[in-house]
This record gives sequence, C-alpha cells and structure tokens, in this order.
Amino acid sequence: MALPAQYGNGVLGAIRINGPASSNYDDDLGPLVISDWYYGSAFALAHRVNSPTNPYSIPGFPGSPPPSDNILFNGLNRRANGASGSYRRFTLTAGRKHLLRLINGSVQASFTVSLVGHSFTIVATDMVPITPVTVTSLYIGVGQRYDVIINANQPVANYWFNATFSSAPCGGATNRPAMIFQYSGAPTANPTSAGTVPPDSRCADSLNYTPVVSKSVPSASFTTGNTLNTRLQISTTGGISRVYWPVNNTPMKVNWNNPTLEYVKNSNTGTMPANTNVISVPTANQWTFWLIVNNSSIPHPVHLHGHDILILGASPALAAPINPTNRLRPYNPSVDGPALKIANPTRRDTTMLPAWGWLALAYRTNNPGAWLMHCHIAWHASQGFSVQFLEQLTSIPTVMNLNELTGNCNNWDAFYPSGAPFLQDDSGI
Ligand SMILES: [Cu+2]
Repeated sequence: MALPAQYGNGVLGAIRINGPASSNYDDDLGPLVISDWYYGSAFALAHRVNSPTNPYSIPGFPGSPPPSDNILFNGLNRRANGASGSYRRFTLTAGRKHLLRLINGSVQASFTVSLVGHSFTIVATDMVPITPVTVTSLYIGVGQRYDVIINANQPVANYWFNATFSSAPCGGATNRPAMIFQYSGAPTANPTSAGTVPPDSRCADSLNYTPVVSKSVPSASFTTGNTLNTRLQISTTGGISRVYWPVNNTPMKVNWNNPTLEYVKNSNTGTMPANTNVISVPTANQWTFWLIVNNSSIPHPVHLHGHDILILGASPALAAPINPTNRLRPYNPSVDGPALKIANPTRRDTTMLPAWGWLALAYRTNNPGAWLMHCHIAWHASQGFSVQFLEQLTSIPTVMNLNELTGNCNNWDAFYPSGAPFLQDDSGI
C-alpha cells in the first residue's frame, strides 16, 4: 500500500497498529520517527567508539561517541550547511484534531519536542493508553514513543516543530533539528516565529502518567535485593582500550553461534557463560522488582522486551554540569521506599535511568521467553549494557516450537564463519 509522502522512505515498512485512544481525534498523521543520522556506517562508527585508542579512533572524541551529522524527521532534513536537503512537512487542517505517533529511533540522541503556538495532548506512552495530559513540550528518550493529539486551532500558517537537546549528556547534533507543520491553505514557506526554547528536561521523562487500564503492585513485595549496578569501564589489552558498560560487573556478550533459545532447546541453559548476563525468573505470574543503579554521569534509556514496566520511581535528574562531588544518590529504603508509586504508576517499556541515580521497576512474569533489558543508546548496548531475563524456562517450549530453530541454526553455522562480511566484535546485541 502506498503511504503519503510525509512518511518518508525510511519508515515505509512500519506497521501501524490502531489501539484504543483515550481521547478523540479527527485525522491520523501517522508515525513521526525522529532519529539521529551519521554519515559513517554503524559498523565503522561502533568499531571506533568502542575502541577509543585503536588506530581508527575518532579524532577529538576519544572514548566518546561523536555528535550525529544530522537529525532526520521521517528520514528527511536540511543538511547542516543548508546547502541541500529539505525540511520535512506535515499538513494540519484548521479546526481539526490530529493524532501524531512520535517515535525516537535514535542511536543516542534524545529530544524535547515542541510545536510553536500549539500544545500536545498525550494519549499513550509506548502504546499504553493514558488519561490525557496536555503539555507544551515533551521529552522523548531513545526508544520511547508517545501518541499525541494536536489541535489545529491557530491561524493558517507554517509552524516550526523543534527538537531541542538537554543540557545533560544525552546526545547532540551538528544541525538544527526542526521540521514544519503547514496548515492546509498556507503557502509553502518557512515559519516566521522560531518559538521559545522549552524547559531543560535534563534527559528525564515524566513519571506522572496514569494508564487507563489500572495495574498496581503489592506494596510489601518491593525489596532492593534485585539490584543491577551499572557503570562505565575502560579496559586496556595489548595497548588498545575498549569501553564497556557492565551490569553487576559483567558487560553482556552473547555468542551469535549459540543463541539463548538454542540452549533452551538443548536443555542446557545451566552451561550458559556468565557474560550472557542471564537472570532467571522461573515462576509464572509473579511480580518481579528491580532496582537499577547508575554509577555514571550519563542518563540511560532502559528498555525491556516482552513486557510493559511499571515505573515505581526514580531519583531526580541532576542539572548539568553534574558536580562530581555531589554524585551518586543511592536508593534510601527509609526515604525513597515510602515514596514509590505502587498504585497504577506510569507503565511503558522504555524509561530513563538518571545520571548518578536509581530507577525502581516492576514487571509481572506473564510471558515465557528470553527477554533483553538493555540501554537503548546503541553504543551502550554494543558495549554490554544489558541483561536477559530467562522467564518461565519450563514453559518456553509451550509457547514456541523450538524445533523450528534447527534449520536456521544450521544455515547460520554454515554461513557465518566463512561468508559473513562483518564478524561480531561487540556485545552481539
Ligand atoms: Cu546507556
């Protein structure tokens, strides 16, 4: 099916799923994927970012990812020098309400988005319908999605849709990230008002959303026993340094030749190497609780597969530059415990772990499988910031036919050692 041109070539393969909406709208504008864009290839960039002292490291950015070369809106933007390219345009119809599905598909950049002269009514967080909330700007971490409704109640004209960066370190670009919302009937021109810079989000997302379908956790169940400590690690071997993000001291490294489900099929998950970061959650239909601690100055978008997460709480975001003498704020059970929100908290699958702080999560074991929980900054996932929950191990064969793996595994084993143009040189996820 042909899609309107505003979707761009980059998302033609996207599948739109119409879930229930918690507020009425007239027109569906479809997805708006905002993403950073690098002129170098992912493999080449990752190689240089992961090994800052190798001969191919990026000048000026030893051990740090470079800013992206551009920010694209459904695959389109002007180049940084303005010499080529064009702004993405979406069309608004005066007097009508438009649903917009915002997606941050970036490698590392997170944004605060705003539309000059307009507000957003948020109706869903990562596909979870919420009680509508109207805001004038909205922070979107890597991997997060928001469904918002824009009321086209302003004069027929062109309006900038701006994506701004936080002061805290969560991505940047060499170009001004912006696109245009053009009212039907307005001339095709650039907007005249640049708008005002929205408040600095400090790379933190709101935890004040209220899901329409209420889910709560038993208050007595939360403990800090399930703690996942993350930090930055630089290891030097043979004169070459590599950057890692270990979780509980181990950066994940999976083996493409031995995927988790193959272990499940062969009933030998007990032999999986320690650096596959397996966490066993064997019992069905239990709430599990996780305290994630960030021993670093970088906020991380934490993403769990296979579940929606109940976000019980997080430490406050720190203003940048972060004072190195006022760093880690450990979870304090007597102070922070009573403040956790256990009755129908924000529920989604990606949320921000604050710099030098903590994040308290819960999910229910209702989905047998092997589920990654990882930082959604691609560099950090490449550098090992991940665990995998092996959930209801004995039930996995009841929800999928593991024998179907055999053909694919055999094909892979025949292809990879001799035929793959790129060999695994990172965490493998
Ligand atoms: Cu990260």
